[in-house]
Amino acid sequence: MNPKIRVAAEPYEFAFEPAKCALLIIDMQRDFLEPGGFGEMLGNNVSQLRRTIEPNQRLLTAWRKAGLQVIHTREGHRPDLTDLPPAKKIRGRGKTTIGDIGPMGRILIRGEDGHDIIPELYPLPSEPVIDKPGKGAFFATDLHAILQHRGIQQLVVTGVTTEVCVNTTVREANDRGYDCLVPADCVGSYFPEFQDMGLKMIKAQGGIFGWVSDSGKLLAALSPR
Ligand code: C5J
Repeated sequence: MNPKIRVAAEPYEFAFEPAKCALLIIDMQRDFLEPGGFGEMLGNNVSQLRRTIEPNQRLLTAWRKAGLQVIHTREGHRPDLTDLPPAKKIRGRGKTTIGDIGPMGRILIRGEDGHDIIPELYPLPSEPVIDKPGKGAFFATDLHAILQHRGIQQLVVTGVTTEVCVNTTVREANDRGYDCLVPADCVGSYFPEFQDMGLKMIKAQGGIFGWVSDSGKLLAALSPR
């Protein structure tokens, strides 16, 4: 029998079987995180997201070392925009929108520099990368099938942004029967109040969508002294 790893978390301890728990890293893409990218061009303070890079690196290194499963996601669209809902294209009434030329290539288009994952957390060839057209990682992707084929029942969800793609994915996962743990220091929002509320919403009401902890507690549980 595979012993469970127990992590101090809120609203209560999160226990997981390592072989059945994947690390799911959401949208750590250059355009969201790098100075000079699309996120910053829109006036966002990317340092709010960049503080998540180091804790994610530590967690990813430990996860890989333990031989556990890692999956990455990227938000983006086909170059011909056939999977881009017209409503998403025009939302925000911006001068520059998805598919237009941005500072790092066409914005949120697969294959462009800005769409790619930051080098600090670059996927290994063995780690699936889910290209998702929506905010949630389950919508219009094969993520659920991949998790089912691999016997995954629990997820550690990290990445950006807390209140958008991380929250949407956690809610989608919860409705599909997965337990989700979110390490607070490994998820980021451009807006501190959304970071706070985005995490509170997950763990409220006895963990209505999941659990919240931090990378230090998770790392301590992974390799106890
Ligand atoms: C993500 C966004 N990844 N904020 N996207 O959260 O539009």
